[in-house]
Amino acid sequence: MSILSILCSALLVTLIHSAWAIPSSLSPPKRDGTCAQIRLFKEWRDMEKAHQLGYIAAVQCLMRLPPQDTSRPDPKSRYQEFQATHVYLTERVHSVGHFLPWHRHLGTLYANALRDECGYQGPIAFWDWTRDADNINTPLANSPIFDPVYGFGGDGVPGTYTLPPGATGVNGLPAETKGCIQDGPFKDARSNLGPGKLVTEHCIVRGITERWRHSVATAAVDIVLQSRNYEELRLQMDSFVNGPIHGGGHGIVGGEMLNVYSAGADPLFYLHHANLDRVWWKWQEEDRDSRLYDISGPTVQNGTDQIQLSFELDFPALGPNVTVLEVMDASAFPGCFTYDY
Ligand SMILES: *[C@@H]1O[C@H](CO)[C@@H](O)[C@H](O)[C@H]1NC(C)=O
Ligand SMILES: *[C@@H]1O[C@H](CO)[C@@H](O)[C@H](O)[C@H]1NC(C)=O
Ligand SMILES: [Cu+2]
Repeated sequence: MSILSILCSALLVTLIHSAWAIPSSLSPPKRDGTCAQIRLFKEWRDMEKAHQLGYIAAVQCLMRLPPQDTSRPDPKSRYQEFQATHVYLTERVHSVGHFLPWHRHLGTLYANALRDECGYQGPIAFWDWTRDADNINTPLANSPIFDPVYGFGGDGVPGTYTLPPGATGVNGLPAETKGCIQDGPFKDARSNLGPGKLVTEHCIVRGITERWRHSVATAAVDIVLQSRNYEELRLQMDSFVNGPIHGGGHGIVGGEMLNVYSAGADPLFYLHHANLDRVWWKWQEEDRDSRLYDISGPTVQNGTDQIQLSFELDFPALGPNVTVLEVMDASAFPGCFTYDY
C-alpha cells in the first residue's frame, strides 16, 4: 500500500464527535498568560548527551504515568493519552486550515508534560531530517536519531509483528513495515492504540525506508519556504498528495509513523512534527509583518467556511482550548518557545 493511499484515506472518513470532558485536574484556560521563560527547541544531534538521555527518560516517564482522563478507557498511560487525542481528532485536524496551529500546540502540551510531569529541564528536541536526507552516501537508518543509546532505537525487525485482524484501510500499515523495534530505550514500549483506530496492544512498529528521502531533503524544504502566503504553505505541508515534507518524514520512519491516526505511538512523531513547525516558524519569521498572523483554509475537511484567528482548537485530556490566534506567535504564551537554528 502506498503512502498516498494510507494517508489520503484520512480524508475519506467522516468527522469524529468529541464529547469527553476536560479532567478537573487540568487548570482552567489562562488566556492572558505570560511566558516565565522562552524555551529552546534544539536539533537532536546538537543536544548535549545528558539532555538526550534526560529527554528519553522523560518520555519513558510519560509512558509510565497513568492517564489523567479516566473517562477514556483505551489510553493506558499519559503518553498514550497524547496519542489517543490525535487518533480521536485526526479528521478534524488534518487537511484543514488549523493543521499547523493544532499540531504546534500539541507539541507545546507535550513539551510541558515532559517538563511539568516528568521533570525534564533541557531543550525540547526536533529532528531536522534534511541533515540525514542531504547526506546521500549514508543510509537513513544510520542517522543518530536511531541510535540505541543516544537516540530512539533503530529499525523494525522482520517477523516480530503481525497485523491484527481487520487492519486494512485506515487501520493498515504500509507494505514496507518491517516489525517491532528491538533495540534502544523504547524496545519494550507498548501502545494500546492503533494501528489506525484499532485498539490493540503492540510494540512500536517501524520500517525505515529510503523511498521518501528526496521528499525530506533541503530542496524540498526550500520549495515550501518559497510559499507566498499561508494558503500556499498549508497546501504544501498539509497535503499528502502535493506536500513532500510532512508525509516524507512519516514515510522514512515507516511502520506506525505512516498511519495518520496512530503515528503518535512512536516518540519520533513529536520530533518530526516539531521540525515541520520549525519550517512554518522560519517562514513566519522571514516576514513577520505579513506572515505572523496569516491563516486560511477550511474549518472542516472540504468545507467552505474559512478559518478565522478566533477559531477554537481543542485538546481533550491534554489541556484547555486555545484559539488559533494564541498559537500563531510561537514565542508568546502559551507556546513560549523558539528554535535553535
Ligand atoms: C474531500 O474531497 C476529496 C477530493 O474530492 C474526497 O476524496 C474526500 O472524500 C473528501 N473528504 C471528505 C471528508 O468529505
Ligand atoms: C473547545 O473547542 C471545541 C471545538 O471547537 C468546542 O466544541 C468546545 O465547546 C470548546 N470547549 C470549551 C470549554 O470552550
Ligand atoms: Cu497529525
